Amino acid sequence: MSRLRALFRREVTAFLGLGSNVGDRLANLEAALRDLDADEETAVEEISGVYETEPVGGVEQPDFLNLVARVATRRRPRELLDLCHEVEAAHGRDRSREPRHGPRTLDVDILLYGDERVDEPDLEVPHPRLTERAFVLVPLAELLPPGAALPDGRSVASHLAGLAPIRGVRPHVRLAEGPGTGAEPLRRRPVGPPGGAPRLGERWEGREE
Ligand code: GSY
Repeated sequence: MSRLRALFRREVTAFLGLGSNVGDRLANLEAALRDLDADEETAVEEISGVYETEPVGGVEQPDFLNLVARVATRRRPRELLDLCHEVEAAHGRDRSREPRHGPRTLDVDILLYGDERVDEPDLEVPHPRLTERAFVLVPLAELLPPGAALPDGRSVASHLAGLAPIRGVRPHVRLAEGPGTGAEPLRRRPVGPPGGAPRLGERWEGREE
């Protein structure tokens, strides 16, 4: 995207779900966060803890490590999906050769994109299985203000209560360094309104550095 065009794009808060259950799972997640953050139009602002989670659906396979990242992006949903796929491919994921719901070095899904809805054959936002998956809801709950409603009007807590008892989602580690941890200087100044982190669905005009 040209710099001029980027200037006129709004920044939108999106939430991405990351997962890995092949190879060095933690290294895969850390590298993916660095790659997402290296994108000119996207900044990883905050990440949840990393959870070890039992695989949902599909074949017999190793446990996953999962986390959720809050990003600010000037990419439109389709462009953000392209970035997610590029990052997956850079870490050995070959969607054309893997079984559906099978093991994978890296999965990067768009969970939420502001308050927008997208309904296309290969891109549904909010993620269609968002509210059914404890491995997504548990880390997502860390990043949302208490009581924040998802686009369906219900809180994460109420969805989690509906999934109780929650098994197979265990805290694993909290990353101390890297994008979204607050342990390194922000690559860009926060672009939200004064007084705090952007809330789900909130939009604001982007500012150049
Ligand atoms: O949808 C993401 C890939 N995936 C996962 C995952 O990330 N974590 C767990 N626990 N189970 C999963 N099944 C699939 S498919």
